[in-house]
Amino acid sequence: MTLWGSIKLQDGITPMMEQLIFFHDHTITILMMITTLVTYTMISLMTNSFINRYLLEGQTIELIWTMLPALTLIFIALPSLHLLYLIDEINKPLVTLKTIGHQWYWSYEYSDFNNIEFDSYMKPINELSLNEFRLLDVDNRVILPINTQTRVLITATDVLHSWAIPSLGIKIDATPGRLNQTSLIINQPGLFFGQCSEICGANHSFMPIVIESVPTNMFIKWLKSF
Ligand SMILES: [Cu+2]
Repeated sequence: MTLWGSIKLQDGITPMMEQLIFFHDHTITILMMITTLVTYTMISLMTNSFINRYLLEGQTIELIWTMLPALTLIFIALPSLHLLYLIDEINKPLVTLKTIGHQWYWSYEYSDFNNIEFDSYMKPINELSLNEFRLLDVDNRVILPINTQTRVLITATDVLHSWAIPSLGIKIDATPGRLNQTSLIINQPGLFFGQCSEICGANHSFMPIVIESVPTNMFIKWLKSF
């Protein structure tokens, strides 16, 4: 990560996160237009002294200022709902990753294969090498193949946790006794960081998540190394 990379969130690497970023920009654009119009109107009202002593009603302007906000809300609500339903869609997965939250670390299981499970603890500061991130790197990373329909099952063993990775556009509660499900396709290789997002106890800040997305042949090679 560069300086710019370290002061903002990482880029979206799933089609869903890319769409979420487009939707955010779309909404912010509308917000800026409204703010500009309202600011202009307020300044104009404060600096002028227009008076209309005989004004009782104005059907046309009232119709416009009722319909315009309603239309604006529809143009935000429709793409928002569209995305909401797309995100909820589960396609037929090729790989399943099971994520289990513990106080205070994550453990992972690749249930499609035999005996592939491991714990993922944060690396303590004194064990970090120079190219690793403080409070963000882990000893065992989650390895996932790119361009593969992946299913993630999330649960917890003790208290509520939340498995959240901004670049995947995923933030899902890890609840004891419940199995939550989501799906994703990663479209580029790289290292992507996330953290637990549910206050889960004393070391809540110290259970980060690292995803390493790799080409499929490297993923198979990694599976064989177990
Ligand atoms: Cu947690």
